[in-house]
Amino acid sequence: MPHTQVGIVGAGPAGLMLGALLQEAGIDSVILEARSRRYIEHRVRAGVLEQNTVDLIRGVGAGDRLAREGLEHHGIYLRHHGGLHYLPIYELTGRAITIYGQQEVVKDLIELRLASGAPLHFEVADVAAHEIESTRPVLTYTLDGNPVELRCEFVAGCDGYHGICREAMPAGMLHELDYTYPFAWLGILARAAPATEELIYAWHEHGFALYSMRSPQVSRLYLQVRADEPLERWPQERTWQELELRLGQVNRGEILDRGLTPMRSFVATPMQHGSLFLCGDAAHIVPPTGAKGLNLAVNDARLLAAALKDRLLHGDGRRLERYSDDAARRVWRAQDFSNFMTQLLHDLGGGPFERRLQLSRLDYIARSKAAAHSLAENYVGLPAEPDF
Ligand code: FAS
Ligand code: PHB
Repeated sequence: MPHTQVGIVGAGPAGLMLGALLQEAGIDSVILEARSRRYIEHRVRAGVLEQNTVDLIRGVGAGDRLAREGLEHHGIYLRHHGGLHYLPIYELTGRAITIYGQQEVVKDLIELRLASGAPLHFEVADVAAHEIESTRPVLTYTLDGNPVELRCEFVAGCDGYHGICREAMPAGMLHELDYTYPFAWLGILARAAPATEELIYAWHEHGFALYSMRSPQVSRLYLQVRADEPLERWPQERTWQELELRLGQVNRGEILDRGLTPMRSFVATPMQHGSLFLCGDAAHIVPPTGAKGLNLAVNDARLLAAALKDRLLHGDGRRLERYSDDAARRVWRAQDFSNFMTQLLHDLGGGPFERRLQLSRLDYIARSKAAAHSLAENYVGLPAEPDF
């Protein structure tokens, strides 16, 4: 039976970063991905990389294009009633964010993986995890129509919220916390030069809007819409008009992609059981207002890779035993910050008193260095220390 040290299910940011970090440490792994390479390299999702994430991508040797094409930003704008307040993140924290599409990160990590010759299988079907309470778990799957049994020492569930690994945990084992917001984001990707140098997060009577970007030629914009809103209710002209109403000047262009993202928080712990470890969206979901989803996934991979190195190279299992606790600390920090940003800027349906409180918070952030620093250090990402 084929064997590997670490079987990784899922080739998103979590699985690919974990594979790269293990490869760097000389630990062999096999990555199994259900979708085609083309599909995952064109799936439009996140866009903001924390400094920690940029450092990790560079550290594993996948940072050349990121260095050339990534847009380093030193702050964000908060907008309401037509006024813009600039939050100088770099000045406050000495750290920056980088705008670089998630699909570009995925492309770079896939290229690194394939160049290394380490196994990465696309369009794998029927993946299942077995004997996860033993020290010799097995991944079964179908590859090119052939059934495969892969004996592992550890299995990393990096297969996202809809994957199979979280479900492989024993029934009743997981403690799941779920919070759904009463609205969604309508996101569009447009071939249009952004009308702003840096991101604009807007509070508006009609609801939240976000002006982001992917390059000097491509804009990424979001609108708060009703949770059950069909996409058909937002034809292009209505979308552009509402974006202009909430964001001020918006450069229009050809819409390359659009979609609805539900707004929810979810955490499943423990993120480990026996030889199975969960990373990224397989264990947690955050509302994208704090730009944390991708960064959390990569941080889980960083912690799990360090723990597996201790165990497999030095026989020390202590970090592996506390992986879930270490990862969950940053997960909950990101949950709280994402909830703060979401509650600060969206119409939560709580009426005029709630909306007025939000404006007071925005005024406080504009006036108080302490409030600004707190938002800035969370947005840019707390230093990658295990005790954060
Ligand atoms: P991913 O979901 O990225 O990757 C999991 C991989 O596992 C996928 O490639 C999937 O095909 C594969 N897989 C699933 N089941 C499998 C199986 N049974 N066998 C093999 N492979 C399997 N975050 C932000 O910070 N900002 C945003 O604006 C933002 N927008 C988002 C929009 C959408 C529509 C979604 C769904 C998420 C968005 N996110 C955003 C969050 C997103 O970026 C995630 O946090 C990030 O993709 C997490 O990475 P992974 O944990 O690797 O999971
Ligand atoms: C994005 O560019 O996709 C983006 C930026 C900031 C967010 C969420 C998404 O908070």
